[in-house]
Amino acid sequence: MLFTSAALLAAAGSYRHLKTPRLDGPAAQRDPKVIATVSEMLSTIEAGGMDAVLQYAAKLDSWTQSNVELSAKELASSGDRLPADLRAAIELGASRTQAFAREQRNQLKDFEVELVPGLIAGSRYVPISRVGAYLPAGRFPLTASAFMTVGVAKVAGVPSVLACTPPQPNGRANDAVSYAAHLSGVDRVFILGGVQALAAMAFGLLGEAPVDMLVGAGNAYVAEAKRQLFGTVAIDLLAGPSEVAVIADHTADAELVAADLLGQAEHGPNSPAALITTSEELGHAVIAAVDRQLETLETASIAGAAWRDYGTVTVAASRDVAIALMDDLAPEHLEVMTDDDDYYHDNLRNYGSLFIGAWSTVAYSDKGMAGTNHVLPTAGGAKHSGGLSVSRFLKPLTYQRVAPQTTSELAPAVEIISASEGMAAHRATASMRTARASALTREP
Ligand code: HSO
Ligand code: ZN
Repeated sequence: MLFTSAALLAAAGSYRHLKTPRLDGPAAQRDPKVIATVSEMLSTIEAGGMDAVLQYAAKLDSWTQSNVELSAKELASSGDRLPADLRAAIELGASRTQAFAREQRNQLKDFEVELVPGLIAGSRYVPISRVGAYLPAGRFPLTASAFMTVGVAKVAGVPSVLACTPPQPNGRANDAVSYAAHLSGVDRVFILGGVQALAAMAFGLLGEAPVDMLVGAGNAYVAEAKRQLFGTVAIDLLAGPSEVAVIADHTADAELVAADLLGQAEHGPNSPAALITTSEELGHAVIAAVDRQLETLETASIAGAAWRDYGTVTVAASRDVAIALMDDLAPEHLEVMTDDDDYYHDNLRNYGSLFIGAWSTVAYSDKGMAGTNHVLPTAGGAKHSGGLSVSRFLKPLTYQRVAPQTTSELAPAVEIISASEGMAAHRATASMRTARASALTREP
């Protein structure tokens, strides 16, 4: 039997739950009905092309026009249709996200190294050519998603970035989403939702070559379409329900902790929210504060359901126990509100993004104001991956150059290994060069 580190700690009595989730385990990740529907839609679209895309758009989104592209004029003027304060906030988020991505880009260096005299090996970053971004606008239009996908791809230098966003009930694209995409440097925007949007980009049905990579979040159908298209195209990651976790001690403000837990629970009824605290008193205070805040929260029906079904409060016996439990959870977003935040920052290993101290909160990153990317691994994915970043859009291409006189340094070992493997043709590529190099040195 395998013990996770958390199970071992439980056996040692180093933590206990003050609130357990009503539902066992994480939300069901993959519904067989969704898998089958997506698979059928993708094959229908692959065979039927744009006609099939339009049929799905009519059926699922009541879209009746044959043109799905948002005109360049409409795209450029999308900001004019927004209130001035919202427009300014979007401008701030777009530029802040780009500034952070630009710095990430600057930190990635091309290099060449002469490993031995006459052997140059190098690495250089080359952007992917074509990216397709999905910009969701369902229950909540996530305005900043365009900054994180389109904007970061553009900073990476991707020449062609397409975006698809579903039509609103009024039959138009969401203006805030369009403006965010415009400021992020999008090349073309199409009013298409869900599976048909991803398929149209991946199969090259929008008057553009197929994209090389699909990015962006969406509902379960969007995630499943990305999973099934993976291989045909690259993807950023498969995002499940948004998650938040907090580590807090006796110095934390229970009202702020409660607000931040609800702040992400609002995403959907299956969004997990977890508090791990070294103070039992704080734990009880947060539980009470969550209940109190839910009484007046406009989105209480969603956030309250998420808290009831997927909310956890755990008391840990020490900071190290809290860290071990949190690393086991590997949450998408992690906030630390303690009297020694640096200790946690130094020792925590698994999280999508870390919010250090009471003055940092997840929504700052969610809305683009912190500069960091909000496309992050969920469901424990932070154990093996980081979130979307400029480097995801850049391929580290390597190359090598060998001088004739360096042949004697490389070829013999290659000949020996190839011979031992029985790979005669490989061996010949080296031995022919050995022969030519000796001829060269023999010549006057
Ligand atoms: N928390 C989401 C991103 C987001 N939330 C945008 C609100 N707006 C995934 O990290
Ligand atoms: Zn969020």
